[in-house]
Amino acid sequence: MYSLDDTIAAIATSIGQSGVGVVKLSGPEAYPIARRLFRSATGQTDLRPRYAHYGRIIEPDSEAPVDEALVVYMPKPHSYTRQDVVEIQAHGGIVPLRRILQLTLNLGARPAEAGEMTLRAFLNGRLDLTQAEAVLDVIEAKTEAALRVANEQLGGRLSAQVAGVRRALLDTLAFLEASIDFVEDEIPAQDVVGPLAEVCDQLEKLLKTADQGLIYRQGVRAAIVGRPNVGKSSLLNSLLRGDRAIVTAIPGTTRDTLEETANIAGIPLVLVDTAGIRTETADEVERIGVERSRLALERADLALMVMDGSQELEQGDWAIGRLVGNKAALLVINKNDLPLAQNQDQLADFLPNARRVHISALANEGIEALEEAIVELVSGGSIVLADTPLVSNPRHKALLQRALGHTQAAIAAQQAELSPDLVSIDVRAAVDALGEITGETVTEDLLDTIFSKFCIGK
Ligand SMILES: Nc1nc2c(ncn2[C@@H]2O[C@H](COP(=O)(O)OP(=O)(O)OP(=O)(O)O)[C@@H](O)[C@H]2O)c(=O)[nH]1
Ligand SMILES: [Mg+2]
Repeated sequence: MYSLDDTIAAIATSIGQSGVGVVKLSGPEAYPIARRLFRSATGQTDLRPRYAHYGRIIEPDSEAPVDEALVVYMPKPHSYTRQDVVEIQAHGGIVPLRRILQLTLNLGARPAEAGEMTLRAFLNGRLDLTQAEAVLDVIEAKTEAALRVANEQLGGRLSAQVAGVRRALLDTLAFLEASIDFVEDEIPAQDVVGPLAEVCDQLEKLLKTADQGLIYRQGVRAAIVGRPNVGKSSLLNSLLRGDRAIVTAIPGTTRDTLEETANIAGIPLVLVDTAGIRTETADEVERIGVERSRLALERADLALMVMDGSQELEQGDWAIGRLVGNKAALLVINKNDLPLAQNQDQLADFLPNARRVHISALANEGIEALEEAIVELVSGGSIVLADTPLVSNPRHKALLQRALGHTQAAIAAQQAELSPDLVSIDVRAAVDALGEITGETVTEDLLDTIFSKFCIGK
């Protein structure tokens, strides 16, 4: 089991050079440790709760100064972990922060594991599991839309919905379990199917928001593929509105895959620029690059297949078109500023399911239309979101699906007039699945998996 009674310490800010860095302590010894390390500028020895105290961190034995600092003491339960917490704000250098951390360890603190502060907040009931997961989503949010989704979850909107559905299931379960112990007509007949159908409805509504939510949270991978020199790297630069990739008139400029995240209407779009694919290449480096492009295409959610509109369709285009296959794709016909050379009849058969967008990466024309086409492709046409999606995590989605499956099975069992104890097995399983979302029913393994993704100090 997890220990909660020792004191943990960690550098809570990222390691590097910055104006300020924070060492954080949580646990029963946080306050006494801080008092031994800190000398207030005013000479006062006690730390007043929730006040910022200015002074110095010193080596406790020699009183030698380590750094200037602001120290804040937050006694339990009004802290992030619901334990006594002390935050030491010192200068953001690697050496002073490591030294301060070492001093706290010398005085009896233990180095915190990744995510252990948030784990304590969860175990002490300050956050439920979806909220704890949202903390990480806030930290990792790549766009404002992703941040909005994470904040809703942190605020407990998903928890509240899931808890509501779970309560409805528990009511039905209580009724079913009561009827097991009684003969049929002793207990008033109650509709079980109605409330369960209502539960299915609500679960389906939540699941509907999941695809959109997942896209915001995880982003979408798009591989930019095409023959050499068609303008793949120029397109990447246009979508990023910067000069990230090297562009030259020499075919074979891009030799390795290059990844950057663009923000397209709030969707984090991970763009993978690839080496131009040609069917026969003598150059070893280029050959490896081409192999990487094939892999990038395999791993991508969608393909941006670029071709040079000023040139006739070639063998190579068809070969790449076959590689794209049935993957979601857009056909980006570049170099719109030059006269169009493509035979439109030929193009009709080329990736027939992919929408065509004409652009000029050089003149920056058609980029917005392309972005709209991308958004439409990834969100299935429903770009406009009235509401922030509630479900954005694959773990939650899978558990909601499981709960839905069991609830449907319970309805079927009830309709088949099976005995209440058989119906209740599925209702119980649905309750447990929902409990796993919010953390009521949870294994230590699951907690380890979730919290190990956090950084140290969070
Ligand atoms: N006229 C015109 N030239 C373009 C356009 N987009 C790119 N180019 C030029 O085409 C050449 C190749 O562009 P890149 O972006 O390097 O092409 P690429 O597909 O990444 O090429 P490789 O990395 O070699 O496979 C450069 O000289 C670009 O300036 C465009 O819209 N119009
Ligand atoms: Mg390139």
